[in-house]
Amino acid sequence: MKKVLTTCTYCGCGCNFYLQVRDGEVVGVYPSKKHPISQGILCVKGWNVHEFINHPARLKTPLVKKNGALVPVGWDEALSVVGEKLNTIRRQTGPDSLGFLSSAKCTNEENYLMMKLARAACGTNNVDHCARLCHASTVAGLALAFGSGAMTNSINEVEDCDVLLITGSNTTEQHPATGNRIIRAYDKGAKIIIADPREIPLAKYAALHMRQRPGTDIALFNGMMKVIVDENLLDKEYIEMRTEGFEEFRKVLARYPLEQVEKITNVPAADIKKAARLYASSKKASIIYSMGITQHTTGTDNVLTLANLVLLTGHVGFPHTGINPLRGQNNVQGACDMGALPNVLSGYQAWANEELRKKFEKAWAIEKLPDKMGLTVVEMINAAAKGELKALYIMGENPMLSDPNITHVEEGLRKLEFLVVQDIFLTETAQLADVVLPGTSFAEKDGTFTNTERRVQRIRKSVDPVGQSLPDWQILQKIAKLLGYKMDYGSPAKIMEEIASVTPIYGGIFYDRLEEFGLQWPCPKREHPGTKFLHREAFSRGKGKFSPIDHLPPAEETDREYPFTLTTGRMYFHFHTGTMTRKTSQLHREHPEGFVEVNPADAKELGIRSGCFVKVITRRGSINIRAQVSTIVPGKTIFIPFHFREAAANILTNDALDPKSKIPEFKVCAAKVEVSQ
Ligand SMILES: Nc1nc2c(c(=O)[nH]1)N[C@H]1C(S)=C(S)[C@@H](COP(=O)(O)OP(=O)(O)OC[C@H]3O[C@@H](n4cnc5c(=O)[nH]c(N)nc54)[C@H](O)[C@@H]3O)O[C@H]1N2
Ligand SMILES: Nc1nc2c(c(=O)[nH]1)N[C@H]1C(S)=C(S)[C@@H](COP(=O)(O)OP(=O)(O)OC[C@H]3O[C@@H](n4cnc5c(=O)[nH]c(N)nc54)[C@H](O)[C@@H]3O)O[C@H]1N2
Ligand code: SF4
Ligand SMILES: [Mo]
Repeated sequence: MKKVLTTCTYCGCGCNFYLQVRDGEVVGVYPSKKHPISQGILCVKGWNVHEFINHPARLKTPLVKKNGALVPVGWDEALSVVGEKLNTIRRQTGPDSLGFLSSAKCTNEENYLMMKLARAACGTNNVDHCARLCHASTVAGLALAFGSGAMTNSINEVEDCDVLLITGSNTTEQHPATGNRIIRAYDKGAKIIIADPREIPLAKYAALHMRQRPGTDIALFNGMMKVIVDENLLDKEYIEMRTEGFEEFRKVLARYPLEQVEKITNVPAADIKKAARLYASSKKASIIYSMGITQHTTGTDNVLTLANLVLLTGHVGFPHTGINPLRGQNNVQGACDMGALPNVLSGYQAWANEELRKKFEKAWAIEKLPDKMGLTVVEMINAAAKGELKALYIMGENPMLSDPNITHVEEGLRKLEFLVVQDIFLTETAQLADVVLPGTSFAEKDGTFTNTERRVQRIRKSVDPVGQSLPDWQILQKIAKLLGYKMDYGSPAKIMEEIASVTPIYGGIFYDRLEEFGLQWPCPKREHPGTKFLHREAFSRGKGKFSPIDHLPPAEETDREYPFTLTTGRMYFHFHTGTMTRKTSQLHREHPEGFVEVNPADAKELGIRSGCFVKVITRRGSINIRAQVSTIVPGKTIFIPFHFREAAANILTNDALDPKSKIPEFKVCAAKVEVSQ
């Protein structure tokens, strides 16, 4: 049996494993023992990753819509339709009437080509991807506070922390390898503080679990900071030497006496005090956060509030202490690094900067890069619904299940003149497409993924593509050519050479250096060993910046008609829209269908028993879904995972956006629950 070392295609932890190949088919998986993250361990999704690769439903040929039905065609026919349509639309209504969604499932090289396709070949900055739904607020917030929007530390540093403040991250289920390090830290005596409305599995290990009302994090952490300032637990020297804006920020805290904070958040004042003292008095204290913080209309402000907390206590710029947004998808860090975002080119180089634009114009041999701000994910959908966006090219995303308010998403997608979807399965989104192009999965191509700790790692081809499917980078080259722009790289390694040449943080990243465990950026030069933790002597922006931030309620609050707060998210066994995990028998067997968690007191009041169907209704729509009566959720809060198309959470969610980062408010909306007839 052949074995091929590669990187997991599910979450951002970036475990490495061997795919076992027999007779040209991937038949099994086993973890790399030497790899710093996997260390011989995988989560259940990693162990079963081989199954979807061989699934009979994999796309094997291009499909073109004829008389309302998608029919298999050859590449030549599919490409000629795409070329003709995209060119006609661009000619008639201009490049900004086209939009491109890139993919955090795809490689760095593919994301780089996608943003180059949008900008150089088509001439628009309308390129974005699922980071918008995920950590857009992190990227915006941490860039403001520190100058760089990534995890400040490495996953393995967690193990030797003394205090971990974990908020809005269900780490053992969603980032299992990192969750494993948290439990090891606990075993070594670390104190764990959880701030999460739900009783997540890690709560069992917590010295303190604060169960705030969803959408009240700013008040909660301002309360903690007021205690830290009042009790003189702040790090004065650090504030003086390494930060700015303290005095103005400090004034805000006067508005957060603990009685007031308790009222807003529902967290007892005594717990807030305890959390503040624990966190502030330890040197090796680290914050871990994820979607519970970012997916709010106040997402950027939530992130800035956590940044204030680390600056106030001097808890960043050293090993084992920092602020760590766990990036979700296998390569969402990389898709951002590559500039698959409307406001930046690769390496977070703003196209608004004329000098940088010139650099890229020269490197890409084009006359002029677009200089108009591009649209974000939800904005593209809105523009489509209004008839302003005419064509959308989606690679490796499934917005028909993953975007908020999918009734509206469907309206937008149906209104497009032309929709291309490039995926490995015929997703809910692909079913609406005019042309479907078959990409290959991670097992059938070479490339790199960048994990949540900025580690650029190889994926390696272990089997041949299924049917006529092609690696996404090869498809993108063909599309660029159709738009009159030549892209001709012989291999992903060649693409990486170009990335390194135009992207300072990736300047020293070459395939021959990635053989063993990859490299952590910033890695500016070939000789550079990579960077384990950020902001050692100075912040990327110079001084760390405090921001005065006040609590604001969510866009939609509960009322008499919609008395429940609906929060949405994920679970251990499934990944996102389920395109891969629901086709994996071991995972499907564990959780074949969707559910809504309802607190026992609410269930009693409504006459709901565990296992019965209920109707969950919001101002956007309603779904029928099985109730799971459970103390995991607090009273008057319900939780629905968004993996299941039959009970799609996103029929219900609110598409209100954070004005600063345009992330939608997946984590809070108002709902009512009725027993289904
Ligand atoms: N198994 C599995 N793993 C995954 C994924 C998957 O689909 N399945 N997806 C990957 C991706 S892309 C991502 S982004 C990550 C996401 O990983 P997480 O962010 O850990 O996952 P979520 O379930 O979205 O939300 C995390 C927690 O936020 C809490 N929360 C809800 N509202 C609030 C609030 O107002 N404030 C606070 N502080 N917390 C709140 C929820 O109770 C939940 O426990 O997971 C990655 N890993
Ligand atoms: N209600 C609610 N909604 C949410 C969230 C939430 O917490 N609550 N979280 C949001 C977050 S954080 C995220 S990241 C998004 C995720 O949203 P999406 O990215 O839209 O979800 P996925 O299901 O991961 O879609 C990835 C697609 O890529 C395909 N694919 C896999 N590998 C490849 C490949 O190599 N090439 C190509 N071409 N395709 C491939 C898969 O089949 C799948 O269709 O969902 C968001 N939606
Ligand atoms: S922890 Fe994440 S990277 Fe590791 S095997 Fe599980 S899904 Fe894959
Ligand atoms: Mo995500």
